Amino acid sequence: MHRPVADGNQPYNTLSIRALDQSHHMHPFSNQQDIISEGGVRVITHGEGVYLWDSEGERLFDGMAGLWCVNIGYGRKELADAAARQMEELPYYNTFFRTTTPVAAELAAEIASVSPNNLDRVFYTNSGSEANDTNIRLARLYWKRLGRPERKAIISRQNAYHGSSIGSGSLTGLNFMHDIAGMPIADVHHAPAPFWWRDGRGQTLEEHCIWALDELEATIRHVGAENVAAFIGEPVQGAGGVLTPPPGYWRGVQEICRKYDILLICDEVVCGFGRTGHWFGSQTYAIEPDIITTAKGLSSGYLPIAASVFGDRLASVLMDRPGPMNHGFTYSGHPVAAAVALENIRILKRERIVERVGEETGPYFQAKLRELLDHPLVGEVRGVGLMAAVELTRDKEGRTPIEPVSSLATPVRDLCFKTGLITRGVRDSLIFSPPLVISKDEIDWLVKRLRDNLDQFIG
Ligand code: PXG
Repeated sequence: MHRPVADGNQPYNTLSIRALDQSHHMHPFSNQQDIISEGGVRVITHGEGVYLWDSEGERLFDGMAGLWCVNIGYGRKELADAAARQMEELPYYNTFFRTTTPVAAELAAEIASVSPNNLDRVFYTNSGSEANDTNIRLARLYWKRLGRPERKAIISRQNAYHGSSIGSGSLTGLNFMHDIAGMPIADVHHAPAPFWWRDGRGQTLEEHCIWALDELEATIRHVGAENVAAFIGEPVQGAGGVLTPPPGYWRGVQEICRKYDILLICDEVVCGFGRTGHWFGSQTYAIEPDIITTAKGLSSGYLPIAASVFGDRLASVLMDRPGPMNHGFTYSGHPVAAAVALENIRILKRERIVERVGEETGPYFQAKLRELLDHPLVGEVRGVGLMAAVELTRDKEGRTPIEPVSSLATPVRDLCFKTGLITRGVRDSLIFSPPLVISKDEIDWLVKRLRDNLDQFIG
């Protein structure tokens, strides 16, 4: 492995990589002009555990586990070995035309063994976006086969992130994502989601929860429950700012879905595979979904693989009756990605990583971060397991939004980066989602670094 060394004798030439990148690489969710004016891209070269190194030899603590995905941490040789073995044995074959591979079948069973609510059928895709596109089709096909083709609307929520393709990006409830003609697609509706710190001023948490549930029901009635195929929601809204549900919220959502006979889809792309302290967020919040979306932690991000997972309710209509589902991808169930995901789940099980997050490191992380509540710039700390948001404010009592938005979070984030801690700014909050293998000492380091950096902005 190439390892940059601290004495300046580096195998990577940062400037030449930057130049190539700048000339030829268009980055997602980025403005090329900003990248250039802010000094060019940072070049990440390798990783180990919770750490990354850049081409200058700087060590960075990855407080985001990549993009919410490197659950078992960087540098696990078992996953590299699993990929190499599978590449040699069979690098590719498809799962169309009445074929499978041993590893695609084994992984499906392994996913079924950990999935919530007895969900045990797996449709493979390569990304969370594709899995959510798949979910739109699964839900609509389900109702069509039941003779109810008019049930095609999908109810999503504001601040949701469900992907970036035209379908899943329409489910996403972030307005800036719809700034392209034709989005959101027809028959997708967004109800308000609870966000007590920002939208619940003057309400108790309980009142805010009731308000959000009433709004959801009102949206369904407005669309006409007879036209609704499914509701989709993340157990905890991740990219939207780690928006945790108030107590009772998910019970209420579940009741509304049952009352109107609407399919319930839990997008577990971030929450799945241990992030909230259970295998799935659905378990943390006692949700009984009809479908879950999984990606990211399924392979700890080592290779792209994702899946829609459903149970008897859909299978009895979509698999146990005649009629095809005309949908799939060249790489659905890709054997190398499947081999890596299989080994990843085995490691999560063998090393009891999910249990440790639930019983030990998750509660410790939440408690340590809440110590920051005595800081003059911290208004709220929310989160569960190993995902959290630290909401910054200059008005703890009145919760007046910071003007302009992000004007505090962005410089704090930049200082964190400069001092070796990767975090993300979302509006006025800093968010964290470290690898699930983080230790208590590493949590202590992270929280202290954050506090020291916040201190620079007092006054
Ligand atoms: N659902 C959820 C809940 C996600 O967080 C997706 C679906 C889409 O997955 P793919 O694999 O298509 O990216 C995601 C992805 C961010 C950020 O800024 C988050 C995601 C992707 C890109 C940026 O936090 N999450």
